[in-house]
Amino acid sequence: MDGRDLVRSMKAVGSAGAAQRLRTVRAAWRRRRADAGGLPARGTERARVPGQVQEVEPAPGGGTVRFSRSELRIRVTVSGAVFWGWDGAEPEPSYALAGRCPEADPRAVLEPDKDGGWRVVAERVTVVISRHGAIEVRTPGGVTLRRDLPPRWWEPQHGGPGRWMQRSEVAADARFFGLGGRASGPRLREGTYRLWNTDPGHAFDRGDDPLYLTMPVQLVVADAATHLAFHDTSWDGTVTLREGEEGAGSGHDRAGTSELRMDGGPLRCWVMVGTPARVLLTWASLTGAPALPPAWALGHHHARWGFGSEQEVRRIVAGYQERGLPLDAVHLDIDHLDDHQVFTVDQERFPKLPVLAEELRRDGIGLVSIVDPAVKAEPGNAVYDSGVTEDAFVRDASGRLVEGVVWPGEAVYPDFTHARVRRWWGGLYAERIAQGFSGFWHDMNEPTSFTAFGESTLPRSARHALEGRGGDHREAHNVYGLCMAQAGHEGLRELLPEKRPFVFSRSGWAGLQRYGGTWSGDVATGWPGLRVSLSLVMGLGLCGVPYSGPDVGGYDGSPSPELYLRWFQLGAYLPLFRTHASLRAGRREPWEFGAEVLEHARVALVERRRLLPYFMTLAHLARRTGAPYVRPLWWGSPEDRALRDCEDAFLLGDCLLVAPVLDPGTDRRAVQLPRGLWYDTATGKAYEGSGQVLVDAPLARIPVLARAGAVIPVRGEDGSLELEVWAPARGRTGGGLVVQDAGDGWEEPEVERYAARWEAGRGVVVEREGEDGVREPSHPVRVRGLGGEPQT
Ligand code: NBV
Repeated sequence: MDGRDLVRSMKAVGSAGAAQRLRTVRAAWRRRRADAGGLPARGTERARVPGQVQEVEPAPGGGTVRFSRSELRIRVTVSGAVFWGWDGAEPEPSYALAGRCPEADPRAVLEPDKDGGWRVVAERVTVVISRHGAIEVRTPGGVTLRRDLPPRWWEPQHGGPGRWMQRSEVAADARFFGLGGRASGPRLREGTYRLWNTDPGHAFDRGDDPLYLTMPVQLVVADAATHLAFHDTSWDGTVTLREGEEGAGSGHDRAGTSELRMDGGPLRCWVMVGTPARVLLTWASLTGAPALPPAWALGHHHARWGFGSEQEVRRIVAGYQERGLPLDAVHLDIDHLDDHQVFTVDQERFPKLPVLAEELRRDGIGLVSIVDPAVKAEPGNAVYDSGVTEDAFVRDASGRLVEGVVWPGEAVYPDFTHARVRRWWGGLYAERIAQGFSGFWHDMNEPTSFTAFGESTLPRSARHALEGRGGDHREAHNVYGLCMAQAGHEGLRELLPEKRPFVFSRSGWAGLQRYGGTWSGDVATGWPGLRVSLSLVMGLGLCGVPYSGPDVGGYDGSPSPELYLRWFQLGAYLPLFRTHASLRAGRREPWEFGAEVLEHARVALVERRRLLPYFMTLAHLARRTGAPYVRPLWWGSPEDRALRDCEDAFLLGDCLLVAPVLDPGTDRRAVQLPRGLWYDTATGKAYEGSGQVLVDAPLARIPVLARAGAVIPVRGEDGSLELEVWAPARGRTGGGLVVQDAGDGWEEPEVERYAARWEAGRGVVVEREGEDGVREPSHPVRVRGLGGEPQT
């Protein structure tokens, strides 16, 4: 946010205190512009490379390879992931890991390779280390997936953290994905991507980089295999990618390249290899299983900055109810706070919040609160006073509290990199629970300050505990949102042990999924913003954060009825389905765009509700396997080149293919199908993949195709669970999983496994499979897709 934006926002608040607030914030802003702190200049630097191999020392899973100017630790773990670290870097401590580093795989040993190099041969991967320190990751069949050239360091002659650079080569046919939430993905083409969580300060669009949630996680998909490479370093950095090119006919292949430059921190890397599903499973076992949202969080959420009052919230909820539109959650933004202060309520405009929350709860609607990390720096403010007593806030090197400026004016920032501070902060959610909130929306936690310390965050010299190791904001910045999410999640587990916490956070880092999800931030209203919404959800899912979604309709401005509807239709198939907009934007209620849009939005809402059991099943599977709900089309066939390049459709679990409309004036669109038979769920028409087909996409709906043989748990008319089965192709079988859980507790529901097949004289037969054989399904079955002739 720049000065003009801030002024406009503050004016738009329109409350009596706004003018005063504006003056205070402006004054504070001027004072804060002069950041005294600062870090010493780097001065002259000395460059270094590892040099030649000198000796090796085997250890379980690999060992240490000593070079003349560095040493490399390498370890294959029982989870199948490979770790290596230069200059003695170990896997721990790490903010990304869910627990301790997995055990070394004792079967993997360091053995001599040709030309003076060494190698570690493991079940799923072979790693070859050249005598100069290049590292090659190969498939068990010997195909090279990634070649890291010897790294380079630049070290300040007078001490301090060294910068480093790691150049890697991947196959000519490889495609890059990941790096957190990127507006220009999901396929990351040639370009430089920054690793520094950033509030762009305006509604962002395609090409804006970086955004709120970055991470050094690369998913690389190539013919030979998929691999994930994670450089476990939270410092500021950039990744420059260039896809390779295959020599057509007589030409040579040009490898794809990735060049990672980091301003400091350990040079250490995890790599996992296999199919996309296997890689995400290994990643989740390393960085943690995705938190399971409560059932209501998988429904439709309505948010807005500027509801203004309890009456307004009631009016919106009544608007949904009177029109028979499903609604599962309402979000209150900063305007419900007292003077914008975190953990308070404006008693004038929200005098009986617990009563409102109770009414909503009775109607099955969850109430979600925004939580910003910055605390108004004012003695007498309860959170500030208790934080000062706890010594909870970030200080500079001279011991002074570091102040920024956010909504409440001059503010201080909890140091979430300290376990004691996380516990203190987690306890503060008791106030929110007493107000009746059941979900939490973490905002502004890059962290953002409107003051210009050069950029809109804390000064790099600000000190952080970093779990007792001590360090500064250069290292803590990117994990600030992650640690805040941890604080919220763990606090809620203590305060409400019987309930699954619901936290979603704008910023984060590798491992965020352990504590909750995220959303796409302030996406610009426009057709490109719609495309960007999908890019973020897919990219984040491939980095292990499966629960996210956009501000439906875009954050700023006023979408045309058509754009709003297409966004709504896409949102209905994404894990977080939320309408939200800025204070200054036009309305986002489905009835604000005319009768036609309302009717089509109703269809999307009703369909989302019908699919809730499927979404819940996907949430459970994500927790057990790390597989995102929203998957790129190549998920099951990464070798299919056409699918690898397809970014405008996605798989929702194993059963559905969703092809959103991303351009205006569309009533048909091309869909690239993976192999097999697919049914258009609206018309029942069957299409044979792989290949491209044209399907109808009238304004009333976006194309959704079901895989032949799919068994999909849906909510029947009476609210009970039913199985929607799409006929398998003749002579083929199908199946699906069902996890029934309509709650918000910790009970571990069973995974029901179903098989579908053709039987002479009986048609399509569906059976539940168990350890003791097959039996009748536990739910009513409805078979669809009978009689749909395949089209190609
Ligand atoms: O809390 C106000 C907004 C919120 O509506 C939005 O979703 C966040 O991404 N918040 C940003 C702060 C606004 C700063 C201009």
